[in-house]
Amino acid sequence: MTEPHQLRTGGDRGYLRIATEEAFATREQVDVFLRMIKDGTADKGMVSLWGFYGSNPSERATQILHRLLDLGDERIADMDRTGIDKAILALTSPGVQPMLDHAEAKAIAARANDRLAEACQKYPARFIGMGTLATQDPEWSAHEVHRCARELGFKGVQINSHTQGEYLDDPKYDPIFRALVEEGQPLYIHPATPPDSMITPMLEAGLDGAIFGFGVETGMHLLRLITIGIFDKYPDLQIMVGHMGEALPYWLYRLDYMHQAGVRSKRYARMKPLNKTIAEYMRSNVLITNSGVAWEPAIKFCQQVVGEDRVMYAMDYPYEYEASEVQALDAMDMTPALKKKFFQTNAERWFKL
Ligand code: 1DF
Ligand code: MN
Repeated sequence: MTEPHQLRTGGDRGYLRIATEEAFATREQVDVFLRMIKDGTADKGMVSLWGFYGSNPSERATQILHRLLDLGDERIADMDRTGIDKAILALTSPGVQPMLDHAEAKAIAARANDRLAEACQKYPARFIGMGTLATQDPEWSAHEVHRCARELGFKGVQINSHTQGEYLDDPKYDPIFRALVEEGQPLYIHPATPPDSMITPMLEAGLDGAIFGFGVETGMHLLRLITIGIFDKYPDLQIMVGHMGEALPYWLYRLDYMHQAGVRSKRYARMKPLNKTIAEYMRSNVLITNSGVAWEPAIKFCQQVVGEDRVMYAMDYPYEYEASEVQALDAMDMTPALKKKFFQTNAERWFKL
């Protein structure tokens, strides 16, 4: 065994490390989650996820909440310790999307975006912002996409999967996609806990969160968008997903085979012929990060399936904060040129840094 190497920022290994799925929270966001849990308006997923991170006394919950709320020197020190040069930050899941009072949701989203913009101005070499949206109001959200891009200097938008059980393939969300395409910015679809219509058998087994439910729900969300023809309507749109593509690359052969069988037999009215195969959309419009999956075989598989230019590094701080994972990824058996794409230049290209 070789000694694990020191982690430093600054490119001593031939690349900068840009972490692309990094989370923060605001106190007022978490307080609304806790209020909703208390007054019975939270869905089962919020009770499970934010009942834990918002009030559980375990070391994991208290430390993660503390780290989420900091956008200052402590976060920078944590990045320094793990050799992370730049963090692409977004308001943590589920953002404000479950909030029933839409005026409150919009106010909290706008203040979170302002707060993130301030932090990015304070640490311009270290922090990059993605905007958060109150998707309950698609027209407002489209405006916020423009404000984030033009006034706040953000480089993309993160939506935390479903909004109160509704998915982005509903035509009412079209203004959000139009705004993203006008700005030339990517959409990051980040997981959320599954809606009540889907969560029950996962919850009873403790599988509703990041262990499994997140990936199932988010992978399905991206599939809904692909199969409704979002990339035929918006050929320049780029959608990012974390967690090694939420398992879709591994399913890809079967997805395409069964999708084509479904289209040919006209079994579902919604399932229309598309311009390309699902695999082709994955190689032209989908970007993948390895958040939560510091695993060389999965990274190489995704590079092979979607292309070497489409797989990017993410840590998922503070939910995942492991120096050993960075060391393992540095040590991957991969050409220096490809490692630089993975850690640095693919993010620079797709976020237009
Ligand atoms: C968890 C994981 C929570 C991820 C997250 O946001 C999150 C977790 C609330 O471990 O509970 O973003 N993640 O992306 O893997
Ligand atoms: Mn995450």
